[in-house]
Amino acid sequence: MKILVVNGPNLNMLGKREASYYGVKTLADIEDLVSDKARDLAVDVEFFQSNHEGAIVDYLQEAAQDAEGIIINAGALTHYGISMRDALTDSRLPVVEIHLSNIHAREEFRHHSVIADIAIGQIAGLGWQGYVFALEYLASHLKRS
Ligand code: CA2
Repeated sequence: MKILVVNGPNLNMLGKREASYYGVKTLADIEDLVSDKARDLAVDVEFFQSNHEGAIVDYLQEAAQDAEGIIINAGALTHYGISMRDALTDSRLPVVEIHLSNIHAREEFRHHSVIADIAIGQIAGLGWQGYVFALEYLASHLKRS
């Protein structure tokens, strides 16, 4: 069982600035922690990060053919990335949306997510642990179905 873990714009900068919102771990640290959990759960994970919406669309079109679920922190594309949303929908895979910060407790423009209604669910505000919780949930969801 392969699960894609996709990160959008600026998440390659984690751990370098904005620690009060996003914590001190780098994206590589988070990917290592997710990989550890994946090993425990006996699932495969594949990581992808891009600052470009089109690159995320290209990746989803290709990688989703060979995967069973998607965990995505779309960064700011969360709030306006319609072509990314369309690619997620077209994948027909279960999606879990995650955010490090609580987008609902921040600026108004962050409250709306263009993917929330096509996701199984959303985790926001739990920091890097949100990625691990999303993986645990999605693995159990896929094993059930
Ligand atoms: O809380 C989240 O995970 C977000 O998806 C992060 C996005 C933000 O646009 C969303 O509204 C919520 C931004 C990620 C930017 O990450 C940085 C990390 C370090 C330095 C600069 C940006």
